[in-house]
Amino acid sequence: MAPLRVVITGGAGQIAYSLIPLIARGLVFGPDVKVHLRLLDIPPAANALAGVAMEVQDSLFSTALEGVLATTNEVEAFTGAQVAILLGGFPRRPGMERWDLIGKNAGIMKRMGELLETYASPNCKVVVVANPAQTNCYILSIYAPSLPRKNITSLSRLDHDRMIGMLLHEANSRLISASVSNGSECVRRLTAADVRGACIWGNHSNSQVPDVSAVEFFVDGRWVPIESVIPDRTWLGLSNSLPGGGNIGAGTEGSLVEAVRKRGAAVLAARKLSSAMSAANAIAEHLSDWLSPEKSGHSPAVSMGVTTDGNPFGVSEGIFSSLPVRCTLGGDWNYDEGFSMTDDVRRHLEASVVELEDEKATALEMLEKAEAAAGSVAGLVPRPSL
Ligand code: NAX
Repeated sequence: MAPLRVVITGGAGQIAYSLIPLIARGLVFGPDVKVHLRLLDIPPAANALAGVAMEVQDSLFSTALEGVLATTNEVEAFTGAQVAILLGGFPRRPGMERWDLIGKNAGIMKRMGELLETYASPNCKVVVVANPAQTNCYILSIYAPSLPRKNITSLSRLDHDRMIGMLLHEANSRLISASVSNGSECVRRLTAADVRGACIWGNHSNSQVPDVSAVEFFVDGRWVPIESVIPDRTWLGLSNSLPGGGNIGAGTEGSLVEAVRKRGAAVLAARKLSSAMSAANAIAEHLSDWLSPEKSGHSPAVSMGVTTDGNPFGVSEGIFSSLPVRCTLGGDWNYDEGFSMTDDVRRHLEASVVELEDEKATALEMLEKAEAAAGSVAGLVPRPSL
């Protein structure tokens, strides 16, 4: 079988550096799928990119890697691409306004959309990681109008996994202390497979809504509600009983919600570099749940940034948002209709959706300004919803 053609933009960046080995070892698309990697970066990063290519060669990745192309030529990188992992973006510089950042990245996503439209496989599957990830998906969808909108996704799996990691840490400490005080010999540590029902709703920003209201743990051979393992409703953000369900806690000091929202900043403060290993791992999980023949169709519900067009949760259409989905065999996904929002989650999600709509309007405005400045006569033609 011909190798899977995978383009990674931002190939010389730090997430790519952690992601490439996962792909090359067959941990993303499946051990039997051969991959041809195309690493794209901008000309100022050409030397760093060449260094990455040397390291790939030196690593003797023989299992899944059929070949690697390191290039600054966009057309070469995107031609025939069947999977596109978009890491390349403009970083926030000191003193830069958020809106400037959105505008600069909208320009990059416009170009990526044009490249996908013209050169990639017509069924190319895309994951956008570069921020603002969801709004970037929207811009991409305008400039790649032939690509099915369901093929365009963004990464919210890192936020999802951060929440699961924190829940597991808390649950295991409680189970271990309970077993010590009961005099039990040992307790089975819970792993990610023992957690279900978690979801991140909304934007990949501080307005995101980490939701544990439906979480269950698999303990002693059965699924039990989250509170039977972690009864601390305040920490879980379920402290106030409101009509229609729990209270997401609005990220109150010391809560799980606040910790998930601020995890990226905490890693940055500690490492002096942003999250790269965990981001790469989350991208690998996002893609393998979606596209690997071994995993797709067998995975639990996960959070993915997807189109809101036709969603069953009542989220405004015309944007991309993190929502709960189930990946199905053959590289497709469906909204997970098993999830229902509590009133409080819905209220917080509305604020995140307002932010997404705001970002979308800003990105479009900045693109129009850039096009006007460039003397372009081509107007934006937003494609109709699918
Ligand atoms: P780096 O700054 O290390 O790498 C970015 C790379 O992109 C650089 O090598 C740069 O030269 C390249 N680049 C810039 N413009 C490009 C273009 N037009 N075409 C091709 N390459 C281009 O960032 P890194 O830490 O790897 O993060 C990548 C992106 O992921 C950032 O935008 C970051 O904000 C975003 N993140 C998103 C996350 C999410 O959950 N959605 C979490 C992780 C990460 O922070």
